Amino acid sequence: LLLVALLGVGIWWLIRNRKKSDTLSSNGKSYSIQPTSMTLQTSTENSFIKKLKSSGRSLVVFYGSQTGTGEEFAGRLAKEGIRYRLKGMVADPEECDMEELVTLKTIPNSLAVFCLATYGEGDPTDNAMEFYEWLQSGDADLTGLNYAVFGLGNKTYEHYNQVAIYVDKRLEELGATRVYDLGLGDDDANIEDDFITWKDKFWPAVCDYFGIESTGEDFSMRQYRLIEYKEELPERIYTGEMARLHSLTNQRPPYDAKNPFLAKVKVNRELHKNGDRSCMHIEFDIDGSKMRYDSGDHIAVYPVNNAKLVEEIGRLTNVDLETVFTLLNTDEESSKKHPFPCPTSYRTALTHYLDITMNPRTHVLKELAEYCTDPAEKEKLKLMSSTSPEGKALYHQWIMDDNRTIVHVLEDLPSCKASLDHLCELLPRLQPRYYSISSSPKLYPNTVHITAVLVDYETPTGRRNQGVATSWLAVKQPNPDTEYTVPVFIRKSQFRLPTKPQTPIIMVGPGTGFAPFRGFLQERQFLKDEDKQVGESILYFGCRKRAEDFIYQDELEEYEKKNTVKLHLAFSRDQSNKVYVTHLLEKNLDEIWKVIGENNGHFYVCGDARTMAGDVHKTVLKAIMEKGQLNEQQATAFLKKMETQKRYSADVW
Ligand code: FMN
Repeated sequence: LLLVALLGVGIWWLIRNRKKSDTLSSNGKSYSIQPTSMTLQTSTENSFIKKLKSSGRSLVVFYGSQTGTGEEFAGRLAKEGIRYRLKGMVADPEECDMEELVTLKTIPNSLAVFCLATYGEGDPTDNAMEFYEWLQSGDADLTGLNYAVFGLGNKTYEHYNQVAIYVDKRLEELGATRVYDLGLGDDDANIEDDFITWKDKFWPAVCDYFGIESTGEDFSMRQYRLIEYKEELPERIYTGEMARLHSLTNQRPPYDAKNPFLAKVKVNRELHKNGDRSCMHIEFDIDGSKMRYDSGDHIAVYPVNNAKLVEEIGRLTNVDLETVFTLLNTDEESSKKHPFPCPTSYRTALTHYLDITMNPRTHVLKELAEYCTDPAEKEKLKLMSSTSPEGKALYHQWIMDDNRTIVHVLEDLPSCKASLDHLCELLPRLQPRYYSISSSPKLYPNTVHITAVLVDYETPTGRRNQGVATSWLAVKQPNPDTEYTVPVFIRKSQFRLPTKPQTPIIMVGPGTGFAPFRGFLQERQFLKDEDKQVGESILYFGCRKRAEDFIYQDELEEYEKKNTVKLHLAFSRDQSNKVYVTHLLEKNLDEIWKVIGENNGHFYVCGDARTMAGDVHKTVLKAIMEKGQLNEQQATAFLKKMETQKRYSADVW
């Protein structure tokens, strides 16, 4: 009894403290800091039907999103519903009781829309995983459920938009009614264009289906209300940390996307020997974090925007960046009270929470048009945000091809004096950047290594664009006076060495595609040093010039000397004709077949998804056909089987 009583007191104490920490007092008022898109839903309230009913809504837009695009599209659809008298709400399937889809029909004119991204090998995003499995394994009767699906994917991946395709088909199988055709967005081309083109036909179909009409109003609707703190400042002001954290320096495990670990930068050195490009070898100290990793995993880095760009936005919008403010959701029912941790200063929001370097999407341009005093500039923005062929062409040329960011748009349209709080509402959240880990925990249990090329180039308008994360990391050179830290977390991957060390492997990793293979080779060398029997490891590496960008040359030559690796090297610019790793593979079909066909080995490819990974796939298929004496259909089935057995793995971007 005593133990039960003590346990009860303990639980009560924990709950009480959690509630306290989630409620922050500011200016005498109490603001409940609810989870942002990045924090865990702590509430047990997960009935979306209840929320819809209590707020008089009939449209619910679910999103399956990892890096925010699907979530952003869902938000835009939910917001636009009001134009058709369908009050909408965005919902994270992970935070909802999805079985309630069965009863959505009890709400008149109800509609469920799904914006779902595909990842990995045709897998759903983390937040849609449970829903996806429920659809796959269950047999709920969804008769009477009205739905539509928009998928987010990338054509360079083999399983293009597989999740959305499946969900769209499965909902129909379970009896639901498709109100409008499945839309597929391709991130390799122009996903924004795909989305607005789909949405433009989706809404009339919805109107037709429910017999409703558009209100005809093309209005801008603010989702958040601004509170600026002029005299008395709130007690708690966020300075770049995540909403769930009290302080980035007072951290506690477990570390994940919502609670990143502040890792010290232990080493940051240049890997290129010559030339004007830079490739960094960085080692993060994870000692004491209790974070574990395997070779082939990814590490996520939360970067910080360039201070000069932040300053420029302050200048262009004529705002004192030190002003402290809160953006409060006008929709009190929404679980998302703020777009990012608030209260905070404009400088912090622009530095830590918002993406200010991507190409602005069309809905941002549409809202910006309202701020232009020059009619020509206003017209230009309106045209670019329209779905007319000229509008799309102009968006493609002026935004995408010219690679303009929000800063460039404001600079080039000087009459557009946008309000900064509105911009803060419109710009997407700054996302973590993922890197393939280039070390093995067998050798380095307390450090995680990454290999990253500094992104730095001139745009067609003569501006210099720099990668957010790599340019920020580049200056973090450890020295006795300064200790640099970076918020990180580990993301598990499926890219794994064979369980049996004797299994032979082929690795294709040109440029920084070599990163995970550095970890693989470290691991295999470690096992050899322990007198374990280790299978053959064949590496295809390529770069421009041996004397310039042959990264980790010393290490590789050492492994070669010790017979740990067999190297096939392609230096594309060291001779008059270009030679790439794919050319070398073409010449070694016998060896490929010997490893994967005769000795049950594994094949890995890492790096550029657009051309290299596809070409490698084709060459492996050719080896199976020619050397394995199989016809095309049999060879394709052979390769498919290798993929399902995780004997053919790709880590591409
Ligand atoms: N798209 C596909 O169609 N099929 C895939 O298998 C696939 N795998 C991906 C794996 C990685 C590591 C990344 C970064 C993207 C992948 N994509 C794939 C593309 C994403 O689905 C696409 O970029 C989408 O817009 C992301 O949406 P989100 O920002 O809402 O997460």
